[in-house]
Amino acid sequence: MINKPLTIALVGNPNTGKSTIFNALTGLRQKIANYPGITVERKAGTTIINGILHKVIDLPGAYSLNYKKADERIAYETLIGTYEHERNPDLVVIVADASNLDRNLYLATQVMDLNIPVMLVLNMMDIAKEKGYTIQPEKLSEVLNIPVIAVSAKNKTDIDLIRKTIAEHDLNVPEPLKWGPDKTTQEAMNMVVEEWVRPSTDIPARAHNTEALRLISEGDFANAFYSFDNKETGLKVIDKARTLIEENGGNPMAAEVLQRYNFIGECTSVSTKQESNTKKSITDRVDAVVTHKVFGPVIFAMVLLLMFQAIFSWATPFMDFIDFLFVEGGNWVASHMPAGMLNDLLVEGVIAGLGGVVIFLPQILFLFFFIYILEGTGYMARAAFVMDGFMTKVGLHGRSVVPLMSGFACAIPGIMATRTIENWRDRIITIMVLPFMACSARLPVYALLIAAFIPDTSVLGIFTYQGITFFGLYIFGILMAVGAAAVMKKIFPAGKQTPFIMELPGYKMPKWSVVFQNTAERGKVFVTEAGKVIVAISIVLWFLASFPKTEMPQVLEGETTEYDSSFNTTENPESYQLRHSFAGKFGKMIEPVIKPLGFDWKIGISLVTSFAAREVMVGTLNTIYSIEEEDGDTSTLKEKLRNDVDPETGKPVYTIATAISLMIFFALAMQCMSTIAIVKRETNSWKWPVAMFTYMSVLAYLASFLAYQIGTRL
Ligand SMILES: Nc1nc2c(ncn2[C@@H]2O[C@H](COP(=O)(O)OP(=O)(O)OP(=O)(O)O)[C@@H](O)[C@H]2O)c(=O)[nH]1
Ligand SMILES: [Mg+2]
Repeated sequence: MINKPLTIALVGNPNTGKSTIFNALTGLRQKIANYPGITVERKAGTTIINGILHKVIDLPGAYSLNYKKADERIAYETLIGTYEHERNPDLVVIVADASNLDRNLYLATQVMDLNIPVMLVLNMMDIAKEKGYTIQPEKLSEVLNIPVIAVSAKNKTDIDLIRKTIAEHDLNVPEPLKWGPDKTTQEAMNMVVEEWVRPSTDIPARAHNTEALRLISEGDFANAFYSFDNKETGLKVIDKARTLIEENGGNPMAAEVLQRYNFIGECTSVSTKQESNTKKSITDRVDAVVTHKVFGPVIFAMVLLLMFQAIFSWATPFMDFIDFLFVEGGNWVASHMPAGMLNDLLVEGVIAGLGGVVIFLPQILFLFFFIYILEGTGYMARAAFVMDGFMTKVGLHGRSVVPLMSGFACAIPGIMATRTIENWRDRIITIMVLPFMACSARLPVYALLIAAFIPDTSVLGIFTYQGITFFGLYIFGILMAVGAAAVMKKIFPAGKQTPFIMELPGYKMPKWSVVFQNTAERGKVFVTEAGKVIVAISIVLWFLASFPKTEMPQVLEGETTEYDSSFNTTENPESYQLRHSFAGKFGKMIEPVIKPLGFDWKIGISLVTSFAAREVMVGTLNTIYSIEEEDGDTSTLKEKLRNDVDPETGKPVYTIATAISLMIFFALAMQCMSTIAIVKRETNSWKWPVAMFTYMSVLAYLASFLAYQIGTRL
């Protein structure tokens, strides 16, 4: 019986339901989805069992303790107690996929070597049953001599069983080397421990055997992260150990693996049976089409096109409603508050700025909803598989696909997800091109400009020009990412190629509660995070755009004025005031730089604010245009953009060429401080984020320049 607080770690192969169990135990909401490599960080929470508060740690999935990737290393270091000076866990809950037991037990036998109390949870029993397996956990428990239970993490009662088994654990450690290495392997292992690992490294004792076995099978210090200084001695010892195995007729590379699998075979033969199941599963039948050489990519493209068309058209009624709320709300405040500065600040600054951005909430919600469905069903893994060949050609890797797809939501989780890429070069290239993926912060900008300047004519029945342009911008982002990767592939010399191996998880119905909760959560983050920045910027901007107060000179019709050449009789006083405000003057100052791209000073100001976060651009434009509008004007921002005329030339400020140039600028420029920060953290140097900012911004300027210059000439 447990009567003290424990630190409990959840360990297991990727995609076995660790985070699902973690969430059920702690009540937290770690991200879960149906493809391997979702969790790339260590997350801690707490759970109360029998009145005792335990700490629970969710770890990234790992196939073995011979870590190769950043995420696997976190799991390994946590287990052996070298992760950020934390002690090793008191109890390890090994989560295994019951429908794939052999492979999952490999890691289990490795963890059992670490001299830590363990228990084994066979999860996904529902799927194992469907596949025709019968598993007797008590039999497995007898052979392994550790507690073993069979569950389905979706059932509440099964989670209670996990709690109960934890509570009843005796905290005995498993028998050392239960899988039984043969005499030679044992001898070779002891040799490496005694002559190298113990005297020359700072690896904790519990991991000595594991480390020795790893060195023997790899034959080198690839990926060593502990400190030592006499590498030559180490290599000699490793060599000696390998020779010993070879002399006895073994293969040092495979000896450990084979012997573990022999043991696992014994375990499963007494505990599991599978009915011969000849009929092809649904997953296999669907995959025959979805991962087909030709149909696969076509289906992938169709899925994306449909998704973006849907985001565009389904969200419209909701957006109109939100727009209506903000306009009416603004009018109500304006008429119920004493006229004056505070009134103006609230209505023209805060409400206008916020409304400009919140209106895109429906689209953001739809976007995340679709992404969570793609992830939850397991389609994402197929997308990675289908795109692997192509990705390798352009210098990326099949593993890059999922991080890049997450980039549609936001570059930050995408960059974190690159931890699942083994090869450093592949990883850095993926990070460097990832911000080209059209993230959700660009969505408001694209949506506004498309709604204002692209005709809503329908094509092929279900699509519209607007939807297609929207989709085109996403494709443009993908092409830029791929193109940039191809260039970087030339710059960075190729190292060792790592093959793409990714498990294709069986299709699952997404867990709807998770999909809806997560979507709502993202919506909330969008509104609150963007909201904070936007309210602050709107207030400052309103001030800068409203002062100093300048009276428009009164001129009678037909008369000309001598004292202000930029004065135009068709202009309204608000617009005149804006042009002479601080913001107006600043905008005019930077105008020469952005004029060749087709941008006027109003866009210029919003470009400046958008470097805080892209979506702020829309709020800024809304604030500027609200200040400028004549009282009682009820037109929406897109109408104002369409109708805006340059007071000096009398021509429309925005043409299609301007809109396209602006969209291209947003597609390419690195306008996100958080991304810069995360790249610094993940690469541990300023070199990469600075390079990223520079090349993306230069590219954005040049591309917009070209687009506008060509566009206006056509
Ligand atoms: N059918 C079924 N699905 C499950 C069960 N447990 C988890 N899942 C699903 O399996 C998928 C993977 O779950 P996660 O909790 O993300 O797995 P994980 O082990 O944390 O994965 P990584 O973080 O990638 O290592 C999700 O789609 C879950 O909804 C179960 O018992 N039965
Ligand atoms: Mg997880």
